[in-house]
Amino acid sequence: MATATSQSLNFNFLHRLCKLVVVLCFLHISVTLFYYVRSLDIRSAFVRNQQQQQNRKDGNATEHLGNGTETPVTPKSWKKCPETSPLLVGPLRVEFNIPVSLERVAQENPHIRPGGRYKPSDCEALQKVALIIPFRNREQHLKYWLYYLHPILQRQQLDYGVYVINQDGDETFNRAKLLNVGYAEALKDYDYECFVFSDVDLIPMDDRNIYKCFSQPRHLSVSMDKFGFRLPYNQYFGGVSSMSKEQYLRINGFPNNYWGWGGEDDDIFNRLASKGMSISRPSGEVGKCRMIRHERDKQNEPNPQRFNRIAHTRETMNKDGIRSLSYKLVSKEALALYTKITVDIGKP
Ligand SMILES: [Mn+2]
Repeated sequence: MATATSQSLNFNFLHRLCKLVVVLCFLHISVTLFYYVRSLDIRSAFVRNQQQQQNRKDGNATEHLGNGTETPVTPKSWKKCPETSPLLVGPLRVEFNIPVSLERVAQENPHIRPGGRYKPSDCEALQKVALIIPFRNREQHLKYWLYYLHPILQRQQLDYGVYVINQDGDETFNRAKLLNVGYAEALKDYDYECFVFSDVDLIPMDDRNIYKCFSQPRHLSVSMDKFGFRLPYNQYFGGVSSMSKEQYLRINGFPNNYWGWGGEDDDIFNRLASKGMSISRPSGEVGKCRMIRHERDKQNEPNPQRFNRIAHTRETMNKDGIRSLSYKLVSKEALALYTKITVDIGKP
């Protein structure tokens, strides 16, 4: 009798244990199954997402509307471009002995719209940038500038336009006044918030040198081959610089009365300093750039008045600048790779 009871107890215990094991197995299987199904769901959602992106890239996101069963693919999160563009490559080889033509540059940059306009197609650019180039009789330099800069600016994911400000006639050249004209004319086209002022013969050697605006006015051409890849002096602000609309307006733009070579960049520096602004710069490595070698232009002799002028910037800057700018627009053409503005800015 005693053994029978103990045997049945034993059996009962085993029976319960078996049940428990079965329940545990079931639990295990269901949990595994749950997570498996969920992972499948995520994976298919991921695939859908990728296809949408692909569709958007191909520009046929609405092509499947015809059969009525599919809903239109709306770009649901039109997002800002990243702070650092993933398309940048770093140091670049820049040389000026290769033949370039505007036709070739246009062919190699099929996304540039008339007037030299571009904006990224898959994200919203962080800044709208107008590039202003003062110009006269430097067709060959301009070809190189467009050849090198268009690909760089696109990789920098900027919403930009290129403005070449051509001084009409053959009076003495006035770089700063042409820059003021560029600022005014670009704003008639688009709601630009940042202005990059570049000489036509300066090419950056690293696409991490972003042609945009910063919290302080930016000097971009910090190590030019012409100066042995060093800054010639601390206050140097020539070559390539950028300013937001606010920064530019705070200093009343640039002087209009520097005729001939030199001084206007120092005047601009004095304007910035007098308003308590400082100069932002990329590192010497990222800020390397090449200048196309050239003879001094005719009608651009060194300006003998420049030293006297820059000594009095603080007194003159409120009277002379963007608020007192006057010029005669001769023509404005939206060419394939840039907007060409020819302007009569008068004479000294
Ligand atoms: Mn030069």
